[in-house]
Amino acid sequence: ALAGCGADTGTAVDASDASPITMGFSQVGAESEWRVANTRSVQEAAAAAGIELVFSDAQQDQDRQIEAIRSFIAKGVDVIAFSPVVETGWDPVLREARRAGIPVILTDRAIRTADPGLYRTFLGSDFLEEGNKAGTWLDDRHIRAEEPVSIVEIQGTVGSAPAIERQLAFAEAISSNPQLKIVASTSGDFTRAGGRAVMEDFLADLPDIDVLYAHNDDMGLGAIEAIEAAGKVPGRDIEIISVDGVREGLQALIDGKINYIVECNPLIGEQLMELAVKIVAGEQVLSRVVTKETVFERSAALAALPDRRY
Ligand code: GYE
Repeated sequence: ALAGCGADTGTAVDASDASPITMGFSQVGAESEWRVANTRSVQEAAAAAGIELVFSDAQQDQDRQIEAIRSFIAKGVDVIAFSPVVETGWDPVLREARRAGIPVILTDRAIRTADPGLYRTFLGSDFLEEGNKAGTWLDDRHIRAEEPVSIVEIQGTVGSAPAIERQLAFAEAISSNPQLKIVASTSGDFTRAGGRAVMEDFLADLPDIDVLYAHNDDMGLGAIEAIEAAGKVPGRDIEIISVDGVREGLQALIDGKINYIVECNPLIGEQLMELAVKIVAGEQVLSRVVTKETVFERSAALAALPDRRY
């Protein structure tokens, strides 16, 4: 229910009146297949729950997100949800939301703040767990390596929670194996074009790359184009690990071009709407809700692909 659209003063308004909840949702952008699936999930779940969604796309720009949140506050939405493009810099606008009495839900990505009272809950994946799964798999695979294994990393958006945590936990997981060495690490901004461009540079600069760790499938798929253009065989000459598990990623795994994918689930719309309904009703919710996820090797990808919705 938007403020100002209600009844005239003097008209009795039933407090239990079923006017729909309005949610302002600020999305990061449309940088990856994961994101596109996430947007669809949020839009479909809102419609199914009878929640009015005011949707805004920030095109990977923090200032645009801040502007969107301000516009939601000005409209007087019932609840604000957003997926913060980067971790820091949100306190002032979230204080404005709090002053206006509008609850905030973080979805997909977390923020860094000294004031946890600026949002009600954070619904999303555990990116440290994802980085750890990627690194542990690689460590196991090269547990008896007698020669150095050169790893290149293509990071997600600089300053974003998934890029920071996927990098950190991966590095930690491989740190006990002295043969595993990250020789280069650059951001490809979570896009396919970014992944391709970064990989082209790596291939031009570094003669012997053994492993690529890409922070999402799109960048891994872009890198595969660069590897093939350089006359190398992805998945064989260069082992590839990525994160997400979108259809094209799983297909590349089935085709042997990617070796391992750590799943990150974008279909969190329904859980988001459930949380929003509870919060608007004044109920308590958990301050952290973690998404359930798995990992894929080839056989698991073959089994999962037919039913994959994104
Ligand atoms: O892995 C990537 C997307 O924040 C978990 O953002 C999300 C990440 C996802 O662009 O593909």
